[in-house]
Parts: sequence; structure tokens; C-alpha cells
Amino acid sequence: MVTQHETYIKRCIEIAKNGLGNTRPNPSVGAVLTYNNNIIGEGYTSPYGGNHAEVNAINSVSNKKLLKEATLYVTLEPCSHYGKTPPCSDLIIKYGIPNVVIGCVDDNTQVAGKGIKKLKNAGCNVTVGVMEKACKKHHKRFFTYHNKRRPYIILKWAESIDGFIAPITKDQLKPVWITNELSRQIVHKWRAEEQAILVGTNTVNQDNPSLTTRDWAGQNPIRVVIDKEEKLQKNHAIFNDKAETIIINKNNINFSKNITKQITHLLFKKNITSVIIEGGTKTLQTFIDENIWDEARVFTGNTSFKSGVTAPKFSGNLVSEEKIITDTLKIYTND
Ligand code: AOF
Ligand code: ZN
Repeated sequence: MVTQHETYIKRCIEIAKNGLGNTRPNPSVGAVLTYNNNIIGEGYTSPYGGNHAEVNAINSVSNKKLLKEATLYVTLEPCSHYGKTPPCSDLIIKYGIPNVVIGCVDDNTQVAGKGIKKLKNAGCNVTVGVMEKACKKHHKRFFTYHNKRRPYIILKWAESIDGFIAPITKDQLKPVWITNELSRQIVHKWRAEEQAILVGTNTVNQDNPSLTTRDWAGQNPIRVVIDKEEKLQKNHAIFNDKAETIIINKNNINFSKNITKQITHLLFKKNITSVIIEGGTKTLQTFIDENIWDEARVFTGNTSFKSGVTAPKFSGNLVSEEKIITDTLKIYTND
């Protein structure tokens, strides 16, 4: 049976999804306030630099007197530090909220249990670890960034029924659409959710992609291009718009070593908490072979090529499978 605490933490996760992609590099936290087991306020993290979820939830309550007998539910431990905003735990104490139910502890070393301690010291009744697994999953980018000191890595590609990511015609690689329009729009939604998008030079030189979110209302990710042989031509779409681009070449990494560790470290230093890698096979396979990836999202389109560039080879745990009209989308995790 689902408990009351679980019901409200689930609600926190639901509303927190509204902030995904806008709060980066901060986690998108969800908070719910209840009084007599009725919701009296809700909030999620504002775009980066803005209010934390708890502040928005408290602000949404019209009768602040109710807070003295309220319960605050929140996906992540309320902060204890002065960052872009003052500590949420101080605000909770100031309003005298007596009960706080937390999904998971904040692993950011600036917080790491200090928020909970502050609340307990002020006499709050604190419960920690309700729907912890689901909260950690929701905050997967944030936890990977702080615990593994690298961004959360999502691999994405589309392949034909016979396992090719591009056909070869007349000895030439020909970029063609494998997936339908809806799948392509889903990819733009995904791009808006991640902080960076990474591809190899060949993908840029052959496909001239924009790597933006033009079919979805959301922020463009920072583009990262691996340009080992410095073959990147400068007349491409990615150099003709406002989205930021980081070029990886011999000036910032050493190609004779484990390149994924160096790239992810470089992105970690730039406060990038997540990256979606969109090809080509060589780039994707490098991350797979060096085992630096967390999730793979693979579309299979309703087409067959008979020959071409083979899709990456990997093994992962299939966690979901769905039909997107004519395409199949399978999502795998690496754990
Ligand atoms: C919360 N509620 O909604 C979020 C939290 O620079 P700041 O002040 O925005 O602080 C960012 C840190 O605060 C972030 O790294 C994480 O530890 C925590 N995020 N905490 O109480 C929120 N987004
Ligand atoms: Zn806070």
C-alpha cells in the first residue's frame, strides 16, 4: 500500500519535472506543503539563480499561519548554505514548519546532511528516505555529477531494422532520416533537458546538424564537438547561431589516453551536469568501450538499409520499450 508520505513525495517528483532543463546545473527539486492532509502549497526550483523549490512552495501558501501546523514534503534535503539564494532550512525554521519529509540527502558537499541537522536542532520532526530510490532517479544528473565527478551521460542513436545508423550509396555515406517526425521532436525535448550535447567531427561535417532544440520550447544545450584530427569545417550550422559550442581537440585533451575520462572531467569543471551524445558510431562506441555512460536511448525506424555504418554494440538493462508511431524506442541503463 502507498503511504501518505509516499503519495506526497510522488507529487513532489511530478511537479519537479516542470523544472527539468531550466534549473541546470542545479537540480530541479519539488516541494509540497500539507495541512490536515490537504495540499496548501506547491513549488519547484526556479530557473538557475532563482528561488529554490521550498521558497516557491512557501510563497504559494495564502494563509501563512497554517505553516505552523504544516508538513513540508521535498525530493531533496533543504539546503543549509548561502549560494545564489539563502538557506531553505532557515526559511522553514522561520515559518515554524514542524514536520519535514525528505526524499534523499543532498550529496553536494556544501549541504550533505547539514540542512537536516539544522532542522532537527531547531526542533523539526524530520523524516528522511521516503521514496528515496525514485527521488535519486529523478535527481540522477545531480547525483552523478557530485558523486562520480562527471556529467550524467545519455547515449542516443537511431538505427534501421537491420542495425545501421546510416546507409552507404555509391560508396558514399548519405545522411537520411531513420525516425519519424514525432521521434525527432522527442529528441529535441531531450536536448532541452540536458546541459550539453556531444558529437564527433564526422557527424558535423557529414550531416551539418544544428544540434538545437528548434522543434521544442526549451534551452539549447551547449554543443561539444570532438575534433581529434582538426577536420571541423567552419562553415557549418553550429557556427552560425547563438548556442555555445566547445571544441575538443589536442589543445584540451590528450588523444593517446582514455579520452572519455578527460572529456567528462573537462565538462565537470565547466559545471556541466549532463550530456546527451548523438553520434556517430565511433564516438558512441568510445564511451561504451571505456564504460563511461549511464543511459542509452535507441530508436529503431521502420526502414532497412542492407549495408552502411553499423550501430554501436553495447549491453545494458532494458528499462522501457515503447512504440512511437512507426518507430520503436528502447531505453537501457548501465547498471
Ligand atoms: C534546495 N532546494 O530547490 C534546490 C537545491 O546556488 P544555489 O543557492 O541555487 O544552491 C544550489 C545548491 O542547492 C545545489 O547544488 C544543491 O545542493 C541545492 N539545490 N536545494 O534546498 C532546491 N535546487
Ligand atoms: Zn535551498
